[in-house]
Amino acid sequence: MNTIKELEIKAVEIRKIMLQMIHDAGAGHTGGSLSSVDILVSLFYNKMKHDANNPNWDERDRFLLSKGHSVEGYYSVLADSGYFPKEDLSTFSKFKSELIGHPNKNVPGVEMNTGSLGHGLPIGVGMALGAKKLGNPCTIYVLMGDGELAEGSIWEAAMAASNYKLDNLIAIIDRNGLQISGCTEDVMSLENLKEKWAAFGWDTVEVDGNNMQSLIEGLDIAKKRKGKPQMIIAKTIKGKGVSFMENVPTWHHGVPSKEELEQALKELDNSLKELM
Ligand SMILES: Cc1ncc(C[n+]2csc(CCOP(=O)(O)OP(=O)(O)O)c2C)c(N)n1
Ligand SMILES: [Mg+2]
Repeated sequence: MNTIKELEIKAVEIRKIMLQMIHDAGAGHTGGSLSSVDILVSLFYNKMKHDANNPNWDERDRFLLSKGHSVEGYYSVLADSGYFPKEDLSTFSKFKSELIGHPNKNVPGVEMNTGSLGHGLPIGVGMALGAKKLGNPCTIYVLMGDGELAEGSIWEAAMAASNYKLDNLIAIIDRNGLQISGCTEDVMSLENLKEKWAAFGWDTVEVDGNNMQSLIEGLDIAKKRKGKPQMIIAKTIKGKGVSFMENVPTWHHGVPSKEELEQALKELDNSLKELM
């Protein structure tokens, strides 16, 4: 997909699919999935080299969902991209389904099991280092949560990535300001986040993570820069796209009732009408 409008429409459609999934399953992480949908869409439908018909293509760009709890948007994007049938999404979180509540490597398109926070970036560092050594031109993308940055393993990986000058590694922070139990700045303060990553030897760029134009520009900047690992700090709103879910901490793993789902889908349909 090439136009911003097409990507914006896709992001609303993905939000509708994932909310239906969470409702049907009676479980899920709603807020952080909604905040990161635009990031996923900008990657999978515009920036990343990948092929749903050949998920193991050696030169594909790799994507790791380090904030693995936000799996609903991820599975929706993979199904919509053709990695597996869309009908499978209705089995999410059900007995015997491969679509379990955190990314599962048995699902086509998923590179690594994640969900225990703090592991995606270290794995991404290993992949980026391996790709450099093998002369594989792929880029490794890692999406992290801001609350996730409280994990010490993230900062070990940050140090290693700059030590090895991994400019084939582009990490993105979903900076929605909330984690499971409240504001990141109350639970474990992160600011000044940009300066922290710069001090660890990374190039940084700040974008509006719920604005497609801003995301695409930020990803282009990161892709062009050379010599250092790249950090995109994407300012987002947790629960983005559904008015009564936005910035409300309990929607971290809140599940919409039938009435709430109807209301949410109505709002998203209105967003679609405005875009079309
Ligand atoms: C190692 C580990 N500790 C605790 C948890 C439980 N947990 C799941 S989500 C979450 C909060 C994450 O916040 P953030 O990274 O900001 O995610 P987002 O706001 O994007 O949903 C926590 C503590 C976990 N999954 N892994
Ligand atoms: Mg967060």
